[in-house]
Amino acid sequence: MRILNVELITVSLPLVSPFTTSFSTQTQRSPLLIKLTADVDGDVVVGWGECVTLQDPLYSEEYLDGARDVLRRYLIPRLYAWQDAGNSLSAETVGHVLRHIVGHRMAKAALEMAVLDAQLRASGQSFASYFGATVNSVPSGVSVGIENSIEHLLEVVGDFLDQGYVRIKLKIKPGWDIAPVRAVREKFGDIPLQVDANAAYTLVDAPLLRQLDAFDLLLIEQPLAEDDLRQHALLAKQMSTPMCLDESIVSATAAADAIALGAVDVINIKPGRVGGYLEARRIHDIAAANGIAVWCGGMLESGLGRAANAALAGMSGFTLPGDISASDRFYKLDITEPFVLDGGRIAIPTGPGLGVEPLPEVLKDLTVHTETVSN
Ligand code: OSB
Ligand code: MG
Repeated sequence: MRILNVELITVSLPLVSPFTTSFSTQTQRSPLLIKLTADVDGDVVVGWGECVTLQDPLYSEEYLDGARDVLRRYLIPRLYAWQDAGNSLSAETVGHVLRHIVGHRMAKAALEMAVLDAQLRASGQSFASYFGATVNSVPSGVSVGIENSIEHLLEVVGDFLDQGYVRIKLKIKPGWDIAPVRAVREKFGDIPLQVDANAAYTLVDAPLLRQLDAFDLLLIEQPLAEDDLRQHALLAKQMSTPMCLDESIVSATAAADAIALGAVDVINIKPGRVGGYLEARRIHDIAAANGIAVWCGGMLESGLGRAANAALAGMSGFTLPGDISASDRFYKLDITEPFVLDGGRIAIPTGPGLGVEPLPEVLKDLTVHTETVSN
């Protein structure tokens, strides 16, 4: 393929309710979309990517303006230079072409996603078929933010269960951990339940975290800091709750290291965090080869990212429900046709590429910034 033009489109989506984690409260989401126009064997096709950076560098070091900057100044120009040197570009070569730019995985992932979408749309293949998905739909879990009272949390959880979500993930932080978990267990019984600390604890908190073992959780996600792999291994030895890593797994190499260290029993795979869908697939394969379960995390994606995540999660190693909820869990109006829950599951799109695209009128209304990066 030959890229003709790349547009960076920033949209602003209000959240249906504030979403609080151990690191911030969000009321609005600004995904950076990539609209890539390419010539594939004489056909002009458009591919879409979604960059999952948050507005601020709180979940990882990446942030919205930084992602836009690195895409404009370094990543997209490298793809142009590669093709101008007479090389052919494909999704499978994007990682290689960008390898000298250190970090910026979410920005790289979005660009690779757009190239992959264009490539697959041109050949008429879906993301699901490309990944070798073995199912038509995926079970849908929901990530429940920190609320200001246990009473309200119970209402929120009850509402999600009524909608059919098959697994509840509670965000926790120091001061909001044992009590909310106990309350949810007592009220809702034996539901599939897990917690996510977003790196809010230290190993000194091991005795406290061990109290969670009493609640038969599916897993505890990222209790310690991103670079605390060894300490996660020590904590894992002290707890019976399976140890899951999110922030720490930034690459297939990190996944292999975490497995070798005994720091991880379950991996949350987020394509943006690891530099793209192809690296995500490699992590799935490494985990499967080591008998480690994986599930697909989320970053409050719009319908574009949700479509790709659902396709990825259709691979056979994704044995736990992902954070792939319906569009209306976060957004009243999604930029694509909305994803809906059907019997606790989300259907994987079947059309070429992502199988969904932004609705032009909605995209126009929600766009707050556009720039074109030409060759
Ligand atoms: O840690 O999984 C996380 C959202 C933003 C940043 C980090 C995380 C999350 C979520 C939401 O938990 C998952 C979703 O998109 O539903
Ligand atoms: Mg997480």
